[in-house]
Amino acid sequence: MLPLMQLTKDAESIVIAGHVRPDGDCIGSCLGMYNYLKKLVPGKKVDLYLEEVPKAFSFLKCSEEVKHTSEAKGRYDLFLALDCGSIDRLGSLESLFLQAKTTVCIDHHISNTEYAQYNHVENHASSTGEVLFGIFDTELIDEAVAECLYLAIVHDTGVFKHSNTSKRTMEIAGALLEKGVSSSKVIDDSFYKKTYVQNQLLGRCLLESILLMDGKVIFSSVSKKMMELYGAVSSDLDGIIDQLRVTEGIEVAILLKEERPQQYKVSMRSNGKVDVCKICCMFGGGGHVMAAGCSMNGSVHDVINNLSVQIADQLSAKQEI
Ligand SMILES: [Mn+2]
Repeated sequence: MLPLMQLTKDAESIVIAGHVRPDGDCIGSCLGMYNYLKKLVPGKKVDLYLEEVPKAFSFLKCSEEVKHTSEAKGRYDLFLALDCGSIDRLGSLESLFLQAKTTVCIDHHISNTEYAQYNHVENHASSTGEVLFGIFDTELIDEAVAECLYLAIVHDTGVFKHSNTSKRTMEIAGALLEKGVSSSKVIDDSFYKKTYVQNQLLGRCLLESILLMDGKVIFSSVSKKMMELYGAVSSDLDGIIDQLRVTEGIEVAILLKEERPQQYKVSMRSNGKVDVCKICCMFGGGGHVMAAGCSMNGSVHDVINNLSVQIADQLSAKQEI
């Protein structure tokens, strides 16, 4: 078991950080830890750095205290990396991590590279929020901490519908509700509520999506130009891949986002037959069996071609069994 109490008591200064382009699990986990440490080690210097906190998450307690990663400097005694599968996913905070006296990684990615001194990785947990619940002292989880962890779980399970939702996930969610969390508020305000721009982008991605491999694969892509046209940021694309995935007959959904000319951020989702983490790892990315991502070079056509070969390989191997 991770000696969180001892590590935080021994440290004079603590930094909490997540991965680049933080999602709901990352932000909920980081703010959950931040609010929890305020109770566990009151008065201690704790800084939380994140690249961005989308408006949909701003109701979480202390979200206004989150510092931007570009402000990060200094040498901390303890670095807590949450929901971050590899050191490069810390982005510009990597140097701060390397300078810290003690480093801890708390995560649930199957592709986690165990890059910290203390690595607490639970591959089967739905979310880092779920992992934190197991580490935290239940007595010290107040409503604010519970709300953060609940949001984290809601987002990584797609509101308890992905296959990573276990009996334990539901038990933890129940325990968090007992702490006073308003389930429908968290779910509606942070997950389902979309801005006009987000809905327009979702609409375009669905409209322009293309079926491949006898309707087993669906993909859509978002160009830089399109993002500029709508004045969108990358978190505005959250949820689009999930909508592509629930198309009837689909085994794999792919969403490409142009980062720069001939370079795409790839998001992949599987409905069970294809291990998309295996594919993304081949291209330098990572994630989970059913949800993974990577970055790839080339045109949309090149990227989809390269991915299709790998998907076809896995699907035909399954048929032989
Ligand atoms: Mn996560």
